[in-house]
Amino acid sequence: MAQFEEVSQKSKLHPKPEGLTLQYGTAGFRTHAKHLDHIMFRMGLLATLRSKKTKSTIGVMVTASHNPEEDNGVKLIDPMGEMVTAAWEGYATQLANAEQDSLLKELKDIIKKEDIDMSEPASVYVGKDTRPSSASLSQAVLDGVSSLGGKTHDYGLVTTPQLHYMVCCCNTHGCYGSPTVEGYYQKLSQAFLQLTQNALNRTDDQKRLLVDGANGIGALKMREMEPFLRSELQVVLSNDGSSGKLNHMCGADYVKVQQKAPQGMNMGVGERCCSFDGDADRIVYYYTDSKGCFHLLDGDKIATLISTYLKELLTQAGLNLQIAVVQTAYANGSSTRYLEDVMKVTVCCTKTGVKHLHHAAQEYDIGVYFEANGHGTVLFSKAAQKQIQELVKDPNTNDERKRAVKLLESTINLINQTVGDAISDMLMIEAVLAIRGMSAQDWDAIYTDLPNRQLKVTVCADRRVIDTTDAERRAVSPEGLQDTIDTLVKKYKSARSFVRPSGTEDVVRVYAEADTQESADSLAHEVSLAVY
Ligand code: NG1
Ligand code: ZN
Repeated sequence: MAQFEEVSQKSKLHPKPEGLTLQYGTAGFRTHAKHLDHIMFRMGLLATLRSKKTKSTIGVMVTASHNPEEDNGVKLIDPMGEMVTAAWEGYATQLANAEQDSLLKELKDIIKKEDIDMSEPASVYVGKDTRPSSASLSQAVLDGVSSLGGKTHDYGLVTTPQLHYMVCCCNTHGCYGSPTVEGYYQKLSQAFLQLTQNALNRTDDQKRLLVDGANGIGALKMREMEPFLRSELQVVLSNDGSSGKLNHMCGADYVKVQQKAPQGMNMGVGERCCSFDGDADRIVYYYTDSKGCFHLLDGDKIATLISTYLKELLTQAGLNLQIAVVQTAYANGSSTRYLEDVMKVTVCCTKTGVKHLHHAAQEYDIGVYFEANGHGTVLFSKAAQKQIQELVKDPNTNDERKRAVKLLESTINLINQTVGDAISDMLMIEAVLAIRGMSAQDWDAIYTDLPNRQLKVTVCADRRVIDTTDAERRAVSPEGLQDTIDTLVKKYKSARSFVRPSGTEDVVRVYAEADTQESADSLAHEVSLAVY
């Protein structure tokens, strides 16, 4: 078939280094950029098959998120803007690791298994982050798609969540918004401006926000979006990519793990600050107090702020919708206790990785999900959205209820429901703080984090000898490890600790929390020794 002839020819321009094997992990393929050219070409092929199979547009994003600038990676986006399904992750690994001479065989195997009609048209949207390697790697994706006769739309430099948004807009025929970067800015800014109309007498200081762009795509896109916000948000951008290196001493991951401010940010006392990660799908907030102490407002604090706000609106609107917060084992124990005991919302815990949280959140009328590292969003079920829209239109709705349902309606428009989105989450948080007249300190005071420590341990053996259960909170192998952890935890007050193999790095992650920082540090250290 001519179709495969072109694949065969073009794949020679993107040869696989013999013996190299890579896995589609927690967040797609991710490694040093020099190993990825063949992977990109092949993901172009796979996205084309997925498009034919689903009769929809599929997305391919070239990025390695918070990894160092020298790395790169690729993630596939399914029709509704969600991460590609698990079965196709398996195909991705199969195709990626096929030696050069068996590529066509593996490709045909997938076509057969999935019963794909190759006469169907295919459409693939491609985006990339600002890494130096991204331009040629995204070209390899485009080559892969065109060699199978698929149509491409190259969005060029976009944030990961922007590409998710485009895919969703396209496949819902514009119902979610217009599939352009401008359409994205318009949708989000309109919703933000509607929400902030409900915040009275905001001073310029209250409108000011310091943003660390991680020297990445988020900084670029924030600059583009600023005029749409009509000074209702006054962004002071640092690490904007003009001089520094991507994710180096800056960005959401650095701030969360190091528990300190990024380099290059000039923070005044009490000023609200936030950091994006390298592809702008994560965000964390922070401020320093009058004593110079650094305070982190991470994904758990964000989930609490947003769910408190939504719960209040639901009560005011008289809507009986179930709201749940989805977390992972990394959620601070204080946040879980506050959500369950004080706010009385359902809390559920899933494995690490947003696809697990997203899936769990879909089970509720309103599912708020955030990883502690600041990756998350809010999902509204179709039924919940319908109830809210009907109430907005109902002439019998009284003024108080109408205000609440209109706020809910704008909130839905502001939130990127396809995936965690630093820009959308930032605007959401800014709107909630403005409407409730809260400062960063007020927000921080909702509950006090338990001191905690995260460590990485490089082990000699394969890190996957550690197997876990109960949403990764307990180790089932190697034998005896969990008993040792339990014994260590008992030595400390309000303590908890767990270990799990990372899905994105060749390390075992250790997490510990306890009543004091010294205890959390010491417990984490002791558990690391047990792992090593
Ligand atoms: P791993 O390496 O599996 O722990 C990390 C993050 C995840 C998720 C993925 C993808 C932590 C502890 N883990 O996964 O939450 O964001 O990267 O980027 O933050
Ligand atoms: Zn990211």
